[in-house]
Amino acid sequence: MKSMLRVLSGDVLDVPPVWLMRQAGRYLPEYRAVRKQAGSFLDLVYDPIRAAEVTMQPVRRFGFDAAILFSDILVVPQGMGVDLDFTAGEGPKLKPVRERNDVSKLVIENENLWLRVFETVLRTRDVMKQEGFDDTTTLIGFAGGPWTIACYMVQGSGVDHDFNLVRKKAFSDPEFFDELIDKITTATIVYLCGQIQAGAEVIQIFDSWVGVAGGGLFDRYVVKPTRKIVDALSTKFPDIPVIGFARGAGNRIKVYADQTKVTGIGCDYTSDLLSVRMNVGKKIPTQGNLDPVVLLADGWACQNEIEKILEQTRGTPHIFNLGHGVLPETPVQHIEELIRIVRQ
Ligand code: 1CP
Repeated sequence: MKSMLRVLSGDVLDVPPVWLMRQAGRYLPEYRAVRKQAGSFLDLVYDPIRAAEVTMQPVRRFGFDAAILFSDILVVPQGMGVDLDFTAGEGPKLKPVRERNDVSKLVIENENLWLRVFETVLRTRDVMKQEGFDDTTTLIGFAGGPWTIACYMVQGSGVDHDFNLVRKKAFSDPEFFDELIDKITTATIVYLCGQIQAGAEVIQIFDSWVGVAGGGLFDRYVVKPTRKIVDALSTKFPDIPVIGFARGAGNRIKVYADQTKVTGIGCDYTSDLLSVRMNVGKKIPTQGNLDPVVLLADGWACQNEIEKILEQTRGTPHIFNLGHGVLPETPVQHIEELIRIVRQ
């Protein structure tokens, strides 16, 4: 069995599998070249040939144990009928959903749009087979967590990472927010089932803004909808593991792990791996934790941080990864060095 799948089934490996969140991206010259040919970021996302190509680039260059579908979490709201734009240097812009009337207009799926993403998954598996990676490399599909997607849909952008306006809305109009989260959850299930049918072997749920889901918001809009997604996927595809990346969950990670039933726990770079392990128990696989900024630093700092994580996770099922995405200014040689240290 492939190393990623072994760890997600609970095996402890001497050499952990390794891949990096946002491993396809601007730090790679070959990515920048294809991105330029494609035009805009969304043109690249919806071009299955080029999207499969950039999905494979980091796997070919570094020999990562996993490839992650090249797409974006905001493809889900776009498929639900929300206008989406990525302006260079400014991040995403969405037409905000703030009134009950806006929610009732949302659709569950836009087959035409998502079919292209499913085709990218199909093609990537084909390329993996042609190039001899399919016996060792695992293809990860993904979606955003419903809470994180709702943050972008209500605010209409990522300009305020506290999402004050969103939290105010959630606390003051729970019926609106319940209906919005319900629709996002249903759409996400459809979207993820499509990816699995097309060949995704593991699913990761990126819930990047769990850190701001305070009070009752955590249980109602993070835990419950995530559980619903995990239940729906495991009924239809019992063999597909789901990794939950609840960034900023802190010590609520125990509740998240116990109640969502995700297969594996993503650890952000502020979490303490030993506490996470105490909280979630011995058996559940973990992933991540290395601060992506460490890869910008030269020399020993980098090596020490990597070795600390290897030490802290020895004897437990762990997937080596960052605690958030690769930064565009990361030197390629630092990633080569990381892999060398992890595998030596
Ligand atoms: O201009 C560009 O080239 C676009 C930059 C870019 C890229 C390469 C964006 C815009 N998205 C992506 C790809 C992407 N996004 C992947 C590809 C697969 C891989 O990992 O290689 C994945 C998994 C994502 C997931 C994603 N998108 C998240 C969750 C992870 C995280 O970083 O917390 C989030 C929050 C987004 C939204 C998003 N998309 C893009 C940007 C700049 C943002 C963040 C906006 C903000 O600051 O709030």
